[in-house]
Amino acid sequence: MDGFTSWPNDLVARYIAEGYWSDRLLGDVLRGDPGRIALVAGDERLTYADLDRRADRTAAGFHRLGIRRGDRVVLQLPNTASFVVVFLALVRLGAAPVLALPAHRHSEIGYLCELSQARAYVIPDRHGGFDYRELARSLDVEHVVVDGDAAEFTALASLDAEPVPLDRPDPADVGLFLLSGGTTGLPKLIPRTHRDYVYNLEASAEVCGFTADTVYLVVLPVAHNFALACPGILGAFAVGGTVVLAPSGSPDEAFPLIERERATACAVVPPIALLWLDAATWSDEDLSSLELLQVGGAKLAAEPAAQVPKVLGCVLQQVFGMAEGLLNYTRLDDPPELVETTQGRPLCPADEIRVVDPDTGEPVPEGETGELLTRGPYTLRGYYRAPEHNARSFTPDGFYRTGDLVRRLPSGHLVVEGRHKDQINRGGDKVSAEELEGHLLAHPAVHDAAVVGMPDPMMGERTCAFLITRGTPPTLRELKDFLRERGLADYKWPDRVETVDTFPRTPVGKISKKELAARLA
Ligand code: OOB
Repeated sequence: MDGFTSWPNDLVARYIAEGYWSDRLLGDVLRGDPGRIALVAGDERLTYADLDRRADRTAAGFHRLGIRRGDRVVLQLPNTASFVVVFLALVRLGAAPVLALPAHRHSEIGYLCELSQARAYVIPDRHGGFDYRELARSLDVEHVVVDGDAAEFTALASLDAEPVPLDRPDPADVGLFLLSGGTTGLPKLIPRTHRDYVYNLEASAEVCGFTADTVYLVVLPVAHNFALACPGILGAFAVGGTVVLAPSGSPDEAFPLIERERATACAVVPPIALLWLDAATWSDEDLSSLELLQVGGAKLAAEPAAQVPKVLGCVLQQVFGMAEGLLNYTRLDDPPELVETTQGRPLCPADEIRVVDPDTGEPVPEGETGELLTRGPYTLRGYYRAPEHNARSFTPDGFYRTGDLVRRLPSGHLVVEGRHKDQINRGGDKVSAEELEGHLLAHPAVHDAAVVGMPDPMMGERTCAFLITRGTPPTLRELKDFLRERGLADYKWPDRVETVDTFPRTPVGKISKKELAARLA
């Protein structure tokens, strides 16, 4: 596939020889007993046999539409059985799903369709008060497939056809595209091959102790790497467990499902963990089935971390991961001290870690804080079709510059100490400062904009936009309306606006975001 950077031959040989890469494909992850429940979503309960058949029939439907191995399809469905069926259908076909989040709008989707040259776009009719068909009408894609009332488009239900023999993908093929949290003006696509992602989900399932008895509850968007494959729904399927989809992480929705389905494992971001710790003290639901709570996406403080086992009666696992690849997990038998105060250690023995001075690139003394660089069998070697960005994001020998500042303990566990990238981590949702600044600058009353994170007790951080304006400064409300108009996902909108006359500058004349952030702390 053009625009995809593969691993060099010596590493390919090594990852195969050492057993990290196999011939197993993403389409073959349904490994449960045919009669067992694979998926519970709303009123639907699908056995492994049901899900397998629906995936094959839907693959045949996409094939009839003309979708083939190597094509790209933007997939934007919420936590529904349809997401799972379409995902499996596409990877079986060898067509790579581009996983958009339900919150994305015209600004993100238009760009993703263009960049990936998507042949199809799969959406719900309406979800969360938004009509996705309206968004589809503003795009130029060959096929729009709608789950629900399709209007002038193709109904997902109509893509139900007699299974046909399919051209099997190669394990080295790109199996799917994940979205990067982003640090630049436009989002980036992360190609994940069948074999690297199969390793990702299988090794994660092992480290997390997933078995056929696992009942995995999904509360994050299932299109997010964490809920999809760390070990996520795919890891649960690969060991024959059961997946339960919840619409959100709100205790009102998640707790009754834990009780009813006897859920054993769940992945959340820190704000949800904090909500659960609070709600568990007064809720009536029986949460005793829960054995493992994975918390990641943003840093969980040591204090709530220590509360998790006491209040929720389960094991805590901290997860420091990234869609780009590298996953760090605290292990289920790690001493409490490490589980509470670190963000885990790398999943794979072949994950290579360097901690360097972000300015010089030189390794820092062992135990000191520096930027995390990494390379390994499931970490990308380049963003898709982004040569200039890749030149900056990777070292000449192929290490990915994570932009995360970490400290490494003698045990190999990493402690996340901060960030050396222009991004706000809003409770696990990533906001590229440059992307938001670009949109703000398009407002007629905005002369200049600088976006920084501000500390927040629940979210970890929220987003503050400092503006230099001309004429009457726009209110926060007006700016949000403006950004909605521009089709920017709502989690990227600022939470606060501050109008200033000038920006503080660094000695070399760049805007000092450090100083702006200090004003908010
Ligand atoms: C996960 O993936 P992304 O791609 O949304 O975000 C990755 C970034 C990391 O580079 C780091 O800055 C931050 O999110 N992050 C954490 C963290 N987990 C992620 N920062 C501090 N502590 C943590 N535990 O967020 C993601 C992907 C797979 C599994 C889990 C999370």
